[in-house]
Formats: sequence, structure tokens, C-alpha cells
Amino acid sequence: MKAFKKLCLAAMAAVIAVPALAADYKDEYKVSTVVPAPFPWGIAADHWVALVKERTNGRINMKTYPGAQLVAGEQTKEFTALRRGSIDMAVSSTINWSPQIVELNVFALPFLMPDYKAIDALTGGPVGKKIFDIVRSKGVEPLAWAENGFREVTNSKHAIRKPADLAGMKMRVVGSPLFNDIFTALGANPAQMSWADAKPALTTGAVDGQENPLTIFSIAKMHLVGQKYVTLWGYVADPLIFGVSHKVWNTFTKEDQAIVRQAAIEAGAVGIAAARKGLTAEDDALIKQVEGLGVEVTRLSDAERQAFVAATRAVYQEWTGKIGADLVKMAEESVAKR
Ligand code: X2X
Repeated sequence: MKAFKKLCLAAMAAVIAVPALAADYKDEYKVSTVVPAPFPWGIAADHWVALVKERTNGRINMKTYPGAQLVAGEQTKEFTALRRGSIDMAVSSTINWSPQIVELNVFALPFLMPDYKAIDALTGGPVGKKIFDIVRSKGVEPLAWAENGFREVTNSKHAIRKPADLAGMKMRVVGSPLFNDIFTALGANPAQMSWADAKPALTTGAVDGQENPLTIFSIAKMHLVGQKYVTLWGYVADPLIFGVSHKVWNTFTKEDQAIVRQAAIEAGAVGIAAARKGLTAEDDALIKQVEGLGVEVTRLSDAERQAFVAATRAVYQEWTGKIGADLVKMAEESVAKR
């Protein structure tokens, strides 16, 4: 009888405990990014934070921490911190998580994605689904995509029109080994460093050039640190993933999970629009704005672009093996069908 009473009390306590869950939410959920608003990346993160706050009546209170400051600026360690739960949430470039998730390098295969439709075909198709399954299996809930953008090559020395123009050039690259391989194949001298270290290195001339989307180039005012030459080669683009540590995700009620996911989808759309603004065939205002800063912008002919494709082909093939031939094939088919 005593044992039965105990059981009943325990059952009642369990029932009572369920609605109390929301009260166990943290005072603040930290969202890691590399760059803040007004960069499109930061705009996407802030929009997510605002929508969630509004739709949960402040029950879920998020705050963005840019500069990868939650991992002391070491952006390529973000995913590890997230899966462990020392970071709650992130809006992250596929590049920065690729040291832990080799499949994310698919987006950085040189010249795989020729245009925005190709990015959409990957993120919105079977490749995106597969990538999300992998991220989820590693302890992070993926919610939606946003975009950093097509990464254009810039430098302080001279216009780059052919691979030989890169010969011996010291180039800052992000900390994924694939970038090292690409720039080595092109005859440059790549140096891996974080975003935090990139601008000082450009300022002092420790490196001659770098690659990043034009939104980053213009908002970070890279023309003021000697970057006078930009080549529009669109060799890779980095999508962004909204992710929540499963350590946090599993504490949210189903209703709140749905709100957080839907908010990320909407914030992603806002971020993608911001990332592409002024960089399309219909509207190239941002390119003109960069030219207006006294920067020489080089547009490649198809044949000129093809020379860069040829020079990086061996790297593409080598990395196809690392990423997984099936996934790369799936990506190539999605691009072909777009
Ligand atoms: O470090 C970079 O170049 C940046 C800001 O684009 C990324 O975080 C991938």
C-alpha cells in the first residue's frame, strides 16, 4: 500500500513537472556568429532573435555574440562548442563547421555552383537534406539556411585575370584545409587565419589578398586596407546554417521548437535577400558601389574563368573522395537540373 502511494505521488509529480518545463528555460541563449549586422549574416541572426522573442513573448530570450567571441575568435571551433553545449545556438558558415563535418566542404568545391540557382538547388534539395541529417546526427539541430555569398578574390598588387596572376601572392584563407589546397594549386601562398586576424594582416601587408563576398568587402571597408583589386570569379559560395545545440533543443517544448524553427526559416529568407542585394544580373548596384571606391573590378570571360576551373580540377577531384563521391554526384545532378 505504501509503495502504491509512493508510485501515485511520483506519477502526479511527473504530470505536474511537464508544464513547469518552460520555467526552466535559461535567462539568455547565446547565438554565435562571425560578423554582426549590417552584414547580411548578422541581419539574419538578429532577425531570428527578434522573431523568437516576439513569438514566445520573451520566453526564449536570445542574444547574438559576433566575432566568434564565444570561442575566443576561433570560428572553426564553433561546432565543437555547440555540440558540447558551451554555445547554445549559432548562425554559421558551412566553411567554419567543415573541419568537423567534412561533407560541408561540398559547398567549397571550386566552381561547382555557377549561380544563385545552384546554391538554392543544393540547400533546398537532397544535398541540403542529407547535410541536415549529418548535422543532426552530431548533436546540433539544423533549422534553416541563410547565406554569406559568392566569395570573390581581392588583393593589393594587381588585377587577377588568370591563375598566373596569383603566383606567389600571399593570400589569407579561412581555416578549412580545402582552401589551402585550392590556393596552392593556383600557385599562391595561402595562410590560414581567422576573420579576427584577417584585417590586421591585410593592414600590415602580412598578406596581399583574401577572398570573401562583396558584402563583407564593402561593409568591412577592405579598400581602406589596400584591397584595390577584385576579381568576380564566383568560385565558391558559403551558405549559413541556423543551428541549436541538442543540449538546448531538447529542453524546449514542441510548440517552442516549432516557433524557433519557423523564425529561422523566415530570418534565413531575409538574410539571403540581403546577401544577394546589388549582386545579381538585374541589380549590380553593389559592384558599382565598390568600383566607385576606386577599386578595379575584373569580370572574367567564360574562357578566362575556365582556366581557373582547369587549374583547380585536381583539387576538386581529390576532395570529392574526402567529401564522399555519392554526395558530390548528388550535388552535381542538382546543379545540372536547376
Ligand atoms: O572568415 C571569413 O572569411 C568569413 C567571415 O567569411 C567566414 O566566417 C567564413
